[in-house]
Order: sequence, then C-alpha cells, then structure tokens
Amino acid sequence: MSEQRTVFHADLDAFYVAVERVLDPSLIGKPVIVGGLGNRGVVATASYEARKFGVHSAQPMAIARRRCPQAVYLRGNREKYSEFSKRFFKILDDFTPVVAGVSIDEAYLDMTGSDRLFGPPKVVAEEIRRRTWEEVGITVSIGIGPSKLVAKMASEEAKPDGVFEVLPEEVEAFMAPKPVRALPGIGPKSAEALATLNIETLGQLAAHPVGPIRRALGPNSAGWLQLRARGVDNAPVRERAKSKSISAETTFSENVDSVDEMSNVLRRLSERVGSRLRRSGMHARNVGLKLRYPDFTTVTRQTTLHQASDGDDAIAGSVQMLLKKAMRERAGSVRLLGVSVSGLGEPAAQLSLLDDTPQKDSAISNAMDKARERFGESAVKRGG
Ligand code: DCP
Ligand code: MG
Repeated sequence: MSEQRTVFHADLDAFYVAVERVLDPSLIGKPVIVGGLGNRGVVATASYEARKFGVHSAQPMAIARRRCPQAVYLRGNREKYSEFSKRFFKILDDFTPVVAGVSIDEAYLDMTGSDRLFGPPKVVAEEIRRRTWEEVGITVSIGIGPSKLVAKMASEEAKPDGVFEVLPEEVEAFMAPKPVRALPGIGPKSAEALATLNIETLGQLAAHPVGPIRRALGPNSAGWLQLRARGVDNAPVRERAKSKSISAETTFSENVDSVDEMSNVLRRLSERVGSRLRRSGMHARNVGLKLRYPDFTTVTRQTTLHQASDGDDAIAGSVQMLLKKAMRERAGSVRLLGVSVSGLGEPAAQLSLLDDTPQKDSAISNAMDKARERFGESAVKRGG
C-alpha cells in the first residue's frame, strides 16, 4: 500500500521535575513532587524516586503527602516549563520539518527517509537525546516505530532516559503480550468490558471474533480497536484527532462568589488556552465554559464562533457571554472554573475580507505570547 514510515515519539522524562532540577541541582536524586499545594491540589508530576512510593500525576496531593512525606514539594513554574519546552521543540525542528507537538513535553516526528541525511533511526534518536541533554539539561526518551501508535507505545518502553525501536516485522510480537490498557484509547471501562470476554491482552483482542467486541464496546470502535491492537495505524504525523480540545481550569482553595473575580480568572484561562492553541497552529470553532458549584454540581456551556479563531479575545469574549448566561441560570459561588476550545482545524486559507477582527485578534495575541515569554504571564495584560 503505502511506503514504510519511520515515526519517533519523543517525551521528556518527569518534565516539570527535570526543569526544577536544572534550576536547583540539589533536588537531583531526591523524591520531588510538583503540583498544587493547597488542600485541593493535585500532583502534576513526580520524580521517578517518588513514583516508587505510588505517587503519580493527577493524584490528590493529600494522598501523595501520605505516601511520600519525605519528598520535596514544589508549586511549579509554568513560564519556566514553557521556556524549556520551546527549547526542546527547537531541537526537534532541526531533524525533520514534520513535527507534531502533542503536549508541552511530547512530540511525534516523521523521520521517514531521513536515514540518508542523518543515519539509522537509532543513531538519530541518540543524537536528539544528546542535544536535548546538552542544550536543555533534561533527559528525553524516544520510541521508534512504523506508526504513531507503535512509536508512542515504544517510548513507554524506552522510559526513562532511553531509546526503544520496534521494527515493522516486530510489531505484532511487540503488541500481543501487552495488557489491553496499554493501548491508547482503551480506558478502565473498556478494559472491564473486554475482561468479561476473557480478553486481557492485545493479542487476544486482535484474535477475538468481532461480534462480541462490537456488543461490548460499541459498533464504531470495535473493528478499529482490533486493528490498533495489531499495531495498525495509518494516521499521518500532522493530523490531529478530530475530537481534540484544549482546556485549562482552576480549582479555588476557597469558593469564589465575586463575578468580577470569576471574569478575571476566566480571562487568564482564556489566554492560556489561546496561547496553547496558537502553538498548535490550529483554529478553534467552539468555545466552552465549565463551572463547578460548591455542591459539586458541574455545568458546561458551549458556543460556536462565527469564524474559527485562535485569538484570546474571541475565546475570552465567548467565555464572558457564557458566564453571564450561566450566572443567570444559577447565581452564587463556584469552586472551579474552566475554559476549553474544540472543533480544531487548520486555519481557513482565506479569512473574510469584510471582517478583519479574527486576524487582528490573532496577530495581537501572537505578539502577547512573545511578550509573555519574555516578561512572564502576569506582566502582560490586554486592555478590556
Ligand atoms: N502534567 C500535568 N498534569 C497531568 C499530567 C502531566 O500537569 N495530569 C504535566 C507535568 C509533567 C508534564 O505535564 O511533567 C508532562 O507530562 P508527562 O505525562 O510526559 O509526564 P512526565 O514528563 O512528568 O513524566 P514521564 O517521564 O512519564 O513522561
Ligand atoms: Mg514526559
């Protein structure tokens, strides 16, 4: 069918902790936990020393403190992390024009045909690792495979501080013994449903008759997941999942009842989402607001932009409107606010000539990103 591809998945090791260790080498070798330190905080990441005690990302901080009281706890520094992230992505750009960042510390690289320029994949991967170590001061793990899916799973194998290559002829044997949960796209619920069919491994999933799997997982995902269980994935490195969204949220240590304060927080969250959106090179069609009330009732409201955009004003404007609406429906204090964008796609080639607002918004927002990079997030604010 198509030519054989070579895909890399590169993921920095314990990224936030690694940055903290560059800034303060006395943290090297110690259990270190970065995250929200308030009583409702969660762990953003933990050093591998702390992971041994059962501490992991997204865990409530209270549990981490119980499991690893001797760790060094840090609040973290978003601007520093994004600065290090940019330096890492700059290095990746030197190796291929086809780099797709998927998060602050993680990217796919299409390295098909790069042998002639740089040498065999493993050698190239070691070169990326060497440069990242020397120029950023952080270790990165790299998985190599004939598809994004296999490269991603190989990088799990490579972690920490290593390279793991899966050759095309090794894919099935590499996938088959893994538990179904190892496949991106299979969560705890799907795994449970598969367990009722006595399917524990990807090999068993691939070999099972499709009928019962359809009934267990739904007609849409069954066939697709069986292919993926065998490592089949033709998605190009550039393409992003259609369902992809970008979001940012804040849980307050004390409930907030002032609508002005909610507005301010939402403005900041909108800018954070906008800046990540601009880095992705995509425009968003939908903007969403999330509110959680003190009784834990959570509501989400969504609106569609007139024109897909990546500008802070477009996002923040819609969010303010959604906030007003939500407060009319249920006024009072909130414990969490969130902003999201979805319906992401390539920017329209030709924006409306009659309406230059989105372009201007986008250009100003880009300039603000640069200024924030230099002076910090809170230093630069746009007039209301
Ligand atoms: N992160 C976060 N909240 C999460 C997961 C991650 O804030 N629920 C942040 C902290 C991580 C960074 O994103 O340092 C990168 O996420 P990874 O999943 O790549 O985790 P790490 O880089 O920390 O560790 P690993 O070595 O497993 O990649
Ligand atoms: Mg990482």
